[in-house]
Amino acid sequence: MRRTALSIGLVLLVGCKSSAEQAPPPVAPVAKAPEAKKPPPPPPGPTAADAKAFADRVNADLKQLLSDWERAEWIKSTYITHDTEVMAAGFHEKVLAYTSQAIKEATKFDGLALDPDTARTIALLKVSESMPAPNDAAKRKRLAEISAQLESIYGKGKYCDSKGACKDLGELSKVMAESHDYSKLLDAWKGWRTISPEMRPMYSEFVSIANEGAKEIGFENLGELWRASYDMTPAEFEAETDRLWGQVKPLYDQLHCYVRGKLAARYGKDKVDPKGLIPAHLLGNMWAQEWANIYPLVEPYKGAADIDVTKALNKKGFTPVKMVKMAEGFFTSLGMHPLPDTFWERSMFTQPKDREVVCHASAWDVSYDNDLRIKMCIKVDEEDLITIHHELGHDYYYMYYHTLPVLYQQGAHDGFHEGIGDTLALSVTPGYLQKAGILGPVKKNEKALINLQMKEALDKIAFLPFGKLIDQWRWDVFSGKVPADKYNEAWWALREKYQGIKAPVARTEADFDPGAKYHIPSNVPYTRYFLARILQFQFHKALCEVAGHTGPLHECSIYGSKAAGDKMKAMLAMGASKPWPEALKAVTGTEQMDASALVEYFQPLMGWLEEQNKGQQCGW
Ligand code: X8Z
Ligand code: ZN
Repeated sequence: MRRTALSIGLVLLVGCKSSAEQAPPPVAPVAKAPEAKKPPPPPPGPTAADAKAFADRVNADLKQLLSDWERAEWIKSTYITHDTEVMAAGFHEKVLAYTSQAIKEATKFDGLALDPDTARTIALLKVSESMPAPNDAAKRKRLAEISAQLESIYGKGKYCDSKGACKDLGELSKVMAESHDYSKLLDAWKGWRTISPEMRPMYSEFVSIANEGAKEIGFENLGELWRASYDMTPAEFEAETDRLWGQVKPLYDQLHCYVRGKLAARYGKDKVDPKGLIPAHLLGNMWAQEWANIYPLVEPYKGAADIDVTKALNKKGFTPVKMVKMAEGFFTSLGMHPLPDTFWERSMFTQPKDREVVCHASAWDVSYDNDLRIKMCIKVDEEDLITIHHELGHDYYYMYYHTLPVLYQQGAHDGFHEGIGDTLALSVTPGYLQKAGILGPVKKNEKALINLQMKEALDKIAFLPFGKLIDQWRWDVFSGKVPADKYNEAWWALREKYQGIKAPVARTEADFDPGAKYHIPSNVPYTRYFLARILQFQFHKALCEVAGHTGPLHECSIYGSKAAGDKMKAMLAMGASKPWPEALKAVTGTEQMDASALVEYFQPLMGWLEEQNKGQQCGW
């Protein structure tokens, strides 16, 4: 998702005192001699009606300011030049100035009994900025400048080898995905990380300015502001993420153990210690975040299932646009509207040859009024077919809440936004793909199931610790626990602790490996993806029930179910108008995030993995 300004979510509605506790009544004038003049009444304080008018005005102003900024961002991201970068930073500066001013102004309503919508709008406003600026024009300008530059450095990043041949991220990712040659992989891995050291001083400056901005609006630091966006206290939220991680960690440990054994067999025990950390460049992905590309190396039963979707898409002559049409077809099968014509006219589906763009996939509503788009450099493969569903999930959220006031035009929390398209993609099963004419006949036997689940687990389960640790690192950076001269050391300590992987070559503080992951330079909070991985299974299970599915969860596809679509639409249309537990309840009947649907889904594979890993020393 793109929306950096409004992407954080909500804060608990704390501090709304009852009217009896509010501003004490004016002190009665002391009775004096009869001839003494009555003092003039004190100027009337702000009222609840003023607060409502304020909230309405902020919503209207922000809609205009944010649309102007989004438009400039769209141009910059699809055509990176010095000028588009300066232009986008200029619009961002305006948003930053307005937001911090409005947040300060809102404090005058503190303690008033407000109607629920006004109270919620003001609470949302306070946490709406993922990088609040201090009240200092020079610092604000600098913050907007750094933020635009960091994203551009990432977008333009290329690694040029000793012979002068240059590769961008797409080309290097292809090496990571397809090669099984240890040194070629290492070269691509190290190569991409040459783009980020120059970000380091900018990033630490960014941290200090944004922290100052967060303090001015009442937060300890930027990390606390981010964690304040989930209808609970920051400390409760942190405990909540730990609780969820505890639910899924046993699955990750099993997968890690099995994959490590296979990699040790493939690359040799001198390269992969069968009891230790896995070198990060051997997992098929530039950041070792999702591992499906190494499926051929870990396939449980050779050839037991026909699940090579990439091969099938290419054989059938799929194009990027045809893939997007197919994903749209999933949404419309649930009774949702087709995407507007402007989506097809204004989106960027492929990487232009003649200019620099930010290829990282994103979804947009530029005008906050159903001006939907995606921006992707689509390759015809399975990974991008899933990512297209992911991005359309964002666009359909935008579509169904676009009539709400702009501060409600967000997910119930940001993990909901990230989880919608993924929920649908869980229904892109071999059975569905067969019906869509992409895959051949689907085998329904134990071996085929284990193969399929392995492939899914390499994405869904492998991702979980990565999804958690990115913000663990940022929270520590923002709080000062990790100083600038320990950025890389702290990063790898978390990668080792959570993922059980290690840098394949020695790293130093001359490197800035966090900067080689998009969401760090572009300042997109990341815990949302961890939450989404868990929520999507919760949604899937609930929607499967509504769709009348019986039988194991992993066999369900909600394709074509209008009843499931109605549930989903009702939640999308709520946007952020209610605390997220209400939105969750609307679909699942419960108010708690819970990973047990994910655990249930992968039960067949987990039993199998435990068998395979028997006698192994798992862990690291
Ligand atoms: O950034 C994304 C989406 C855009 S919101 C493509 N994702 C994360 C990533 O690529 O790191 C989706 C999965 C996790
Ligand atoms: Zn997303």
